[in-house]
Amino acid sequence: MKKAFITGVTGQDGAYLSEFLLNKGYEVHGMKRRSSLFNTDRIDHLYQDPHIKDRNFILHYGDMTDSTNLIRLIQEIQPDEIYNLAAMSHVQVSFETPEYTGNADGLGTLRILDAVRLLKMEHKTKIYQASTSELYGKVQEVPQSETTPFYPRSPYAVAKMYAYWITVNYREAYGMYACNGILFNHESPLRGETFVTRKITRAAARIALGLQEKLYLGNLDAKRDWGHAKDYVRMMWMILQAEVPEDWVIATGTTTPVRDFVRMSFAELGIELAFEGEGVNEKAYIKYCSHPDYQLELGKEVLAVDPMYFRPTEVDLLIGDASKAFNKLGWKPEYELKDLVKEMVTSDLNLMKKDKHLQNGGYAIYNYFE
Ligand code: NDP
Ligand code: GDR
Repeated sequence: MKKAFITGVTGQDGAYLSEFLLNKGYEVHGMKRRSSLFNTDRIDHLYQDPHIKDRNFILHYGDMTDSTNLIRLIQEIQPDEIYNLAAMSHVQVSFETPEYTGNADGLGTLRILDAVRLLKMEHKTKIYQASTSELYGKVQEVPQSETTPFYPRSPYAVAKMYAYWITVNYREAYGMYACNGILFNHESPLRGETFVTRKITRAAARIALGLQEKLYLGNLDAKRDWGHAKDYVRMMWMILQAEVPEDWVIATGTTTPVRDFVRMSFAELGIELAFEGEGVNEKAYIKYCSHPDYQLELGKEVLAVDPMYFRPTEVDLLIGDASKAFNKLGWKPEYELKDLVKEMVTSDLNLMKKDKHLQNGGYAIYNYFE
């Protein structure tokens, strides 16, 4: 039985990857952080009681900023494959926590690579590094491929650039099987609530049910190449099964403005929006609602721009060219954007119906959005 070690197991990708590897017959070890509240919501369905013998899903406490902890875990687990997914992954938050982001996302990757080297496991253990399309940053060329130059535009992207190159360097210097997956944005119902897609699908459901008045967003003109996380975790595994360790772009090859993602999400609920104005003055109103259950007043303003969501430096346009992965590994995404939007809106609507139910029963519902 192969053993995999996943850092960031409690995140969106960690959850889907765990499920994928368990289905492939792996023994999966995941690293979670100590938190004052339970932080395992996304993987609770996979949880196995520690008192059960022969578990194949095992969680360990750890942190990307703690070298001795990482060395001990890798020594104890003896993984065949490490998927380094742990990171402070929010671009805007990285402007507020730049040093921590550099430590966890940049140096954290070095700690994993060096632990494998120190333990003399460089010919046993393969390493996948979660690199990102944010590396491309300021537009140099489109579509972006493995040969497009990097121009990172946030502390997050700069930290990930260090992680990218230290992965390449350890591969070249020590013959390690270490690869970068340069993944473009990928989303799902498990996406963190403060990333733009989930913020939108959640708000659309809440507005339809009368739980929220308005959605505030930042730059509606930003364009992203959005795929489904399920397609992308499959590719993480495929990358580590290739004969030769290399770096790979993973993307759908289509790009969509944030504004259109908003339009599509509300349309999924039978709500048509009308947009008016530009820049900070842009707003959207309810133009039409075909759903009999939603009591929405036509003309009601449901979206406004708030500059607090603008970033000091923005990444305007991402569109990936994944032809290397298509041609050499035979990877193709199974989901289209419309399927992704539908799945996310349906999931959030079901979640929010629970809140509505509680509200109707007299319980307080708290709004928290950032
Ligand atoms: P999430 O933010 O959903 O998950 C991040 C994970 O990292 C969580 O498990 C989090 O733990 C953990 N983590 C954060 N900091 C530390 C730390 N110091 N020590 C240990 N664990 C830590 O991210 P995604 O699942 O979306 O992304 C996975 C990886 O892929 C990330 O590295 C991200 O930067 C990268 N990436 C993501 C893309 C995307 O579109 N989703 C695209 C390209 C790259 P906790 O739950 O406790 O917060
Ligand atoms: P991104 O994702 O920065 O691309 O990083 P995010 O969803 O945060 O932003 C996408 C675009 O939407 C614009 N935007 C807003 N973003 C957020 N979060 N909230 C808003 O209110 C809002 N309004 C507009 C942003 O300015 C941006 O242009 C994600 C993360 O998963 C990274 O870890 C990963 O590396 C990259 O994708 C690929």
